Amino acid sequence: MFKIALVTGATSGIGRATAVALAKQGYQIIAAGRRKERLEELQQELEGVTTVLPLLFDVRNKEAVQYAIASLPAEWQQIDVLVNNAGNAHGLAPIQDGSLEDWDAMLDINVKGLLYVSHAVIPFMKQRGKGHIINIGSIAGKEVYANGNVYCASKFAVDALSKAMRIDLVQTGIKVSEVNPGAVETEFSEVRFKGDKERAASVYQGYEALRSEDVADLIAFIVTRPPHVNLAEVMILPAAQASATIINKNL
Ligand code: NDP
Ligand code: 8X3
Repeated sequence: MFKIALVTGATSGIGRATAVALAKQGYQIIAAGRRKERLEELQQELEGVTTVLPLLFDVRNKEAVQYAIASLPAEWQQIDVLVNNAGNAHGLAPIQDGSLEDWDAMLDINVKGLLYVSHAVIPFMKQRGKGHIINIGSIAGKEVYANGNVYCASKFAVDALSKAMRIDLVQTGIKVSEVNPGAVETEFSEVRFKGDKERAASVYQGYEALRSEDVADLIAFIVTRPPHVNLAEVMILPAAQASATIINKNL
């Protein structure tokens, strides 16, 4: 009997690696994102490993989220694991110089998007009296750093929502876990710095950052614990990282 995992942000980075890791654990994957060709490429890559159902929506659009998930074929509605991963930082600027568009993007994607997807999926899990929601927070949801203001606020919100979801859902049989990575080399910094690849690469220079696969392995470990065990919150850092801003570049 296959289990089903819905992974948001499956077109890149942590989400894509998580889809692959869960596929190898025998999950069928609902791979969500906005870039259709990347979802199709993932589907092809996993041919022979598992079945992948690409699901296109922008997490900011609540009608689109609701419609896409409510329209899943009945057999795909039996979602065992939801990985709320879609998210990004937009800009890195002091609050007095912040861009309203960047603020909207971060709060709409990282916070409201996570809520919209959860709202659409929870009823299916509740009906079956089981399920596991993994929210991807960040070290930035535990510590604020200079110029991180609204991104940090969005991840502090993910932290609060993960704790709140665990409390509200405990009676339903649905587990809620939060994974808080430090620096992971993905497209994250490229998005944050609006396509400036050189500046993005500099974030990961001088030390070994985490790879997406490191976080995906942790997620696979979390979802394969026995039913009575929940890893509620886990922070995963590169060995060279001690806090959001303290990174040993001389290891
Ligand atoms: P990537 O930029 O590589 O991936 C981001 C993913 O989010 C993409 O698949 C993208 O898909 C999806 N996404 C972005 N906006 C939307 C949207 N509006 N609607 C639907 N999907 C969207 O970054 P990461 O893999 O690094 O980031 C994944 C998560 O990990 C994020 O929540 C991030 O905050 C968190 N994180 C990252 C860390 C890091 O250092 N990289 C550290 C700690 C946490 P598409 O564009 O195709 O829609
Ligand atoms: C991503 C990690 O430290 O760049 O959430 O905010 S950080």
